[in-house]
Amino acid sequence: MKTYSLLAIILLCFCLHAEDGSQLWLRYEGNANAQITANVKNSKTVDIALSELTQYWKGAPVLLEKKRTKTTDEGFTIVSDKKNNSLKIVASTDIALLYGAYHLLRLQQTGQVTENLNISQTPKYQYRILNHWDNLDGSIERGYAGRSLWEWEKLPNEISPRYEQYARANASIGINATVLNNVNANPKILTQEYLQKVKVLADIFRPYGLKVFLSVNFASPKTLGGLPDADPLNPEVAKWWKAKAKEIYALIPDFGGFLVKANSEGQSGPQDYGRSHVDGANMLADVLKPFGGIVMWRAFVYAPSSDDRAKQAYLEFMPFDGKFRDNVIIQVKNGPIDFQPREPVSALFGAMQKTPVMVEFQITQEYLGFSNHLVYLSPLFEECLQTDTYAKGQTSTVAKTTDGSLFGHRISAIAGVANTGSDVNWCGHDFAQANWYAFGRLAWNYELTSEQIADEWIKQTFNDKKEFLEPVKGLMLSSREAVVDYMMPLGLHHIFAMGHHYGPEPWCYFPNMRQDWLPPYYHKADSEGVGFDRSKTGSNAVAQYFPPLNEKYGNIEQCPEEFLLWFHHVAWDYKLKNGRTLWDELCYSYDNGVKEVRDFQKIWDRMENYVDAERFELVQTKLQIQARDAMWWKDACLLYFQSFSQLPIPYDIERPVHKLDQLQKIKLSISNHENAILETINR
Ligand code: GCV
Repeated sequence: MKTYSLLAIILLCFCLHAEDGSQLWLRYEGNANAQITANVKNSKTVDIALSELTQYWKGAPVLLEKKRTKTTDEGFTIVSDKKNNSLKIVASTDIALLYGAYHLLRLQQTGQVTENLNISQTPKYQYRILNHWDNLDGSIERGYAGRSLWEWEKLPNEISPRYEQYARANASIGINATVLNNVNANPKILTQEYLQKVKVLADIFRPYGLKVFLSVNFASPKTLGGLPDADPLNPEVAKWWKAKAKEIYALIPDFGGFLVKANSEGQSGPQDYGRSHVDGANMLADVLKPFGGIVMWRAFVYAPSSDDRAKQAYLEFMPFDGKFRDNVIIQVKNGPIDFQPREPVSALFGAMQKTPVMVEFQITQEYLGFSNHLVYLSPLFEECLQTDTYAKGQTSTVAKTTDGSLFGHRISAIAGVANTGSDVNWCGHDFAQANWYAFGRLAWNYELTSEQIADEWIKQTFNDKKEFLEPVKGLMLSSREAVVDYMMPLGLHHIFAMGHHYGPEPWCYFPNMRQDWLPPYYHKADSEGVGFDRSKTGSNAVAQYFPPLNEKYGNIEQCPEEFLLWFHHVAWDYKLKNGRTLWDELCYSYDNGVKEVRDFQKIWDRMENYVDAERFELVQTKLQIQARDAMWWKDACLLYFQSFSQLPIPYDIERPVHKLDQLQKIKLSISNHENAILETINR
């Protein structure tokens, strides 16, 4: 028996080939030579479906049948025709046939093909969008996987093969839209020169069903058009935008529309002219309406003067509910602050009922260890989407308040800030690919569980050997809790280093700086305790939630402990449900986070025989960085908060390996993730 398993392992190692992660989850084996036909006049999209299946489908003959169906334009059915020993993919559009083809291949890759297939699928959201924070100079804001995929300098003449690979990867998971440029938008994107480049990308993406959107700078009529202002109520401004829209649609007839970050973090907007978000969004909506375009208007707004940043989006947008045009959708970050490893959901979900609202997730790991830390984000996405807002009875999950079903909206959308870049493995960390994948799969169907998604991703990206699948799945599924434990347990938040947000800096304080950009504004540690009081006795942010959430969050006894310090300023000796004091629980949580990452290392090292050497080593190295970072977080936070609590770190916990003053001297000058890696290694 022993000899047999040894042989099997040797054989497996032999079969594994050298590789670089560039194939993502699309690792079909070629030369299948299946018999694939279509009842439809070939289009580029149908040709792709035919070609993918002909090369890679190893089962019964497949007919792609286009006909009117009850499903939506993008929905498809896969049915076995037992009599003829064949299969049919039925859909009413070409793109839906392609989605069906990718689904069939996914079933094959994950061992789910049965004799009697009868599957009907239809996506939950109409627009399933990646937001690229890519700048025109090739850098990416909060990007940790190299440079931008878009080689603006070389476009429109030189075409990178990655453009089509990108479109294919997105189509394979049902992502159907992409915003190419940073929300901190350079007006230049709207010049004829750049629009010609955008057109080339749109043409490549189109057969894969990927619609192109652009982020626009609200001041463009002034900075680009030479007008004296960009006031949305100035007819000359509206005229400028109309002409611009005409120019765009002449090049890209199926252009999706605009994404706008206005009057936020220094970006211009309608408020510069005494106008409102409604004035700004509706002006652009009117411009896009004749072409079928939409405006995604972001609610990420906060002013330095506020008593509680977490309340601001709600305060600013709720009065406008119902006042936006029907082709405007409000894009809201999943939590009220900013993509922290854990946040309660934004109170705007469920509250804005007359205007469509969409969730914005961050797939790139700005606050989660960049592309150095292995964090599977599907549980974070799932937690948000499945949170009940109680807006309309018991089943008003964030998913249902945003998919158009609960409030009967015509448009629905979901966005994820992309983690892709020029790195050969696309995302910097091989496991970060799972976050792109999970976003797409949940956008298609938020009823999938994180476990199911991890299962299918591992089988497609690595292998389906039980000895590999089960431990790695376990690792992925616990990775999000681990990062919460070693970065911000019990609802602590925004205690990240200033600016780059890599590593801890809970002490960071400058009296003359915007206080809401500094950690003490959020943790409020003092000799009594720690945490932000958002209950009735504090900022009363809890009042923005529907009952019973407002009561639950507002009452220290009932508040879920994962949000305790988010909603309450809690005494160091406050007793938690497990009988520990707050201080002790903080210590054990940080310690647990470190232990979890050390366990991830142990699990991964055991996987060496099941994975190619390249990916094994890259992940191993990154886990080493993550383990060191986790200890850094633990020591920095515990030693710093201890200076307030004046309590001992429980003696059964591993002792700090750093001194606080040493840690306080660390200043990472991170312009990109390579620096972060180097500097953390050299620390
Ligand atoms: C694109 C946070 C990030 C910024 C980002 C901003 C936003 O503040 O740190 O880099 O800017 O969110 O979402 O607009």
